[in-house]
Amino acid sequence: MLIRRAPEVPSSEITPESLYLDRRSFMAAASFAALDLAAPSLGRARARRVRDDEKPTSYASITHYNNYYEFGTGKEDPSENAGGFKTRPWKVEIAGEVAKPGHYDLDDILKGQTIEERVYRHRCVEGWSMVIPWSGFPLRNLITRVQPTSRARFVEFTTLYDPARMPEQRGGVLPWPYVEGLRMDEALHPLTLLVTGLYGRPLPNQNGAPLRIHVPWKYGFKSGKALVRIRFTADQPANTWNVVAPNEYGFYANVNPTVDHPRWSQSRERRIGEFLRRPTLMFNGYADQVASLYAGMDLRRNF
Ligand SMILES: Nc1nc2c(c(=O)[nH]1)N[C@H]1C(S)=C(S)[C@@H](COP(=O)(O)O)O[C@H]1N2
Ligand SMILES: [Mo]
Repeated sequence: MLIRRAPEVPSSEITPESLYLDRRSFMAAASFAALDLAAPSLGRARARRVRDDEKPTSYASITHYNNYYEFGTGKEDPSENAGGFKTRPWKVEIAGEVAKPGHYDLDDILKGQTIEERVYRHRCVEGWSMVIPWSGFPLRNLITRVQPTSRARFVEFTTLYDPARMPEQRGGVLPWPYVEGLRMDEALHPLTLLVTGLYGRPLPNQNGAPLRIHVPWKYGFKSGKALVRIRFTADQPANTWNVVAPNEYGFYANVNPTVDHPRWSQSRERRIGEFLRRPTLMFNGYADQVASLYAGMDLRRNF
């Protein structure tokens, strides 16, 4: 027999985005109220402007327009090919110049961390950008727990190498595994985030589950996905795209509208979901927080 139900929104039509935005508009209302006590009109206007500029990119775009060559080189390949990727159990090796090396279970690492929400601009060297509501914790919290030695000047990040689970690793589009690196002060910077989720949900495989990094003032290729090893080194580590094309991709890769890539101008970017291109900001808009790391450095040479 037919059971008549009250009309309702099927759960398949409730996007993570709408759940997240519901919760955020509540939080925003609370913080507007707090601002209004201090500065009635100014506070409201300023808060609105910042929020408009940082409106998160849609969940659908963040999870269907990806660079993750282990799962294919097309933007939609990772969302199509990474679905069955198993992210538990997962070990992270801490190695190199460090007092507490070891193979740590990811869940044990996560147990000791407070997960925060951070809305970050994400700028790919190819000229597109997004705004992503990540969840995660500062890399520096993990670094201080494992205690690097005084010889540690850089940190190397290595992605999983498992051709049985990452189909494109059976081919030669890049040398595998994908490796990246940061200078120690960059790794310790409070903006540098170990990411475990987005839009308040567990991180989708195509975005680097179960653990990826995001360094928001640098081009996206610095932010390795599916991390299995964090190694502290005295010397600057290799980074994959620099090995493949050293004249196109440097070690630093700081977002810089005045230093062009040989094939693309970096002065503007296309924010995914917007029609007109917008100017790219120095250090991706985080200059007030990170410019001092590079005082006196020639950013044209150290691109
Ligand atoms: N392991 C791995 N990490 C990677 C990549 C990759 O191909 N493999 N691509 C990088 C590039 S070029 C970018 S722009 C970002 C894309 O992250 P997103 O798909 O979450 O937006 O991941 C970076 N991390
Ligand atoms: Mo990228």
